[in-house]
Formats: sequence, structure tokens, C-alpha cells
Amino acid sequence: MRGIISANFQTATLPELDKGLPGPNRRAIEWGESVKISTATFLASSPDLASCPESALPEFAFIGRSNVGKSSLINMLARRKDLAKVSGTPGKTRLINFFTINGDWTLVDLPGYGYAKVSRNERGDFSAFVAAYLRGRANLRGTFVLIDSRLGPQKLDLEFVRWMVGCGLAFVLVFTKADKVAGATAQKNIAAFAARMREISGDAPEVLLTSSKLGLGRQEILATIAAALADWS
Ligand SMILES: Nc1nc2c(ncn2[C@@H]2O[C@H](COP(=O)(O)OP(=O)(O)O)[C@@H](O)[C@H]2O)c(=O)[nH]1
Ligand SMILES: [Mg+2]
Repeated sequence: MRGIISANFQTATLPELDKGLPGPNRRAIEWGESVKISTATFLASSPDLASCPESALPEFAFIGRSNVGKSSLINMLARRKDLAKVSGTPGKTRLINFFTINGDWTLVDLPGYGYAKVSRNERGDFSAFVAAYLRGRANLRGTFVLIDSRLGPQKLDLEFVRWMVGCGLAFVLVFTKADKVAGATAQKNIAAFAARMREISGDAPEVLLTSSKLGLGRQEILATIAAALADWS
């Protein structure tokens, strides 16, 4: 999946961000405006790959550590408060949740990885379950790996992206909770993660900065999805 490299890592609201954007980001926003989400409906919750709904619709998945903001991001994209369940208790979402957008494509809220209070055995099951989905879902057209912008590179996230790269699975890195961190700190954390990514894959990752609270990054994610939909239609 082709994504958009975001050069503006400052914490800003979308209108502010829109002013000072370099060319590629401005294009991303223009494309994004052509992808409107008019309907978003819950489709299914699945405990394993075998029970995932059979669907030929293009699918876009969100993955990351528990509490990183996957469900909040899906709600922000859909502009719906309670489409995906946002939990104050990390590790609660143990199912793959599917949401149909415009009757035409699907957003997927994957279970979080690496929640410390989940037993080792259970965590292994989650990983296997998520791994089976990411490797085996035929209609998966894009994966967004969410990383907390407040933190420097974390072992669990690096292990996960290393696994993705090893499997040959493409993804866009989405840094979350930009409203909770100084712009310079987010920028430093993103640069540090990007440097580790270059070691892992030999390539610069596609990176977006988001805040579900502010709506930051919404158009860029929708533009990334639009580009993937255009590629495959
Ligand atoms: N301030 C702020 N809080 C967020 C943001 N995204 C998520 N959160 C909060 O982080 C917690 C975990 O979010 P959730 O979406 O359930 O994470 P998930 O476990 O990855 O699905 C919740 O308390 C959210 O309200 C954000 O962009 N800004
Ligand atoms: Mg969740």
C-alpha cells in the first residue's frame, strides 16, 4: 500500500496543519476530501480467522499495542463516538471487529498486542490469531500499525514491525495521541522509530501523525485508503 509521508509532526488542529503543508501533504488532503464516509456499520466480531465474515470488500486493519488508540482512531475516521468500543481497561478487546464503510469497504479493529496483564499463554493466542489474520486474509488491502507518539521506540512495537517486514507485509506507521505530547517530542520519537525501521527493512517507513481527539491525520488516513482502493479497483 502506498501511503503519505507526513513532514509536519507538530501538534496542530487540521485547519492549522492545512496552512503550512508541503506538496505531498496538501495532495493527501485533497484526495482525502474525495473519500467521504457516509455510513459506518458494525458487521461482526470474530474470535479467529475461520469465523471472520466472508467478504470480497477491500479491508483496512488497525493494529498496535493495547491502549494505543486503535478504537478511538476508527471512531475518529468514521466520525462516530461509539462505533468501536473505546476502553479505559487495556487488553479488553480480544476479538477482531469489522465495520462496513459506505457498504463498500471495511475497517478492522484488531486485538492489541503486548498487554502485560494478559497471561503469557493467552497473549500467545492473540498473537497467533492476529498473525493468522494478517497473513491469511485475502481481501486485506492495507494495514495501519499504531505507535504511541509520546514514547521512544518500544521493544514490542519493534518486534511486531520486524515480524511484518519478515512476512513481506506492507503497512503505514500511524503515531497516535499527538495532542498529549509536545510537537518536538513527537517528532523526535518518530525520527527514532523511523531510524530503527530503516535498520529493519532498509527503507524509510510511511509515517502519519494523528490525534483522535483533534481529528488530526484523518484526511491523510482516508487519502491512503483512497489510493489503495484506486489501486485495486
Ligand atoms: N488524548 C487522547 N486520548 C486518546 C487518543 N486516542 C485514544 N485515546 C485514549 O486512550 C485510551 C485507549 O484508547 P482505545 O482507542 O481504547 O485504544 P485501543 O486499546 O488501542 O483500542 C482511551 O482512554 C482513549 O480515550 C488521542 O488521540 N488523544
Ligand atoms: Mg480497542
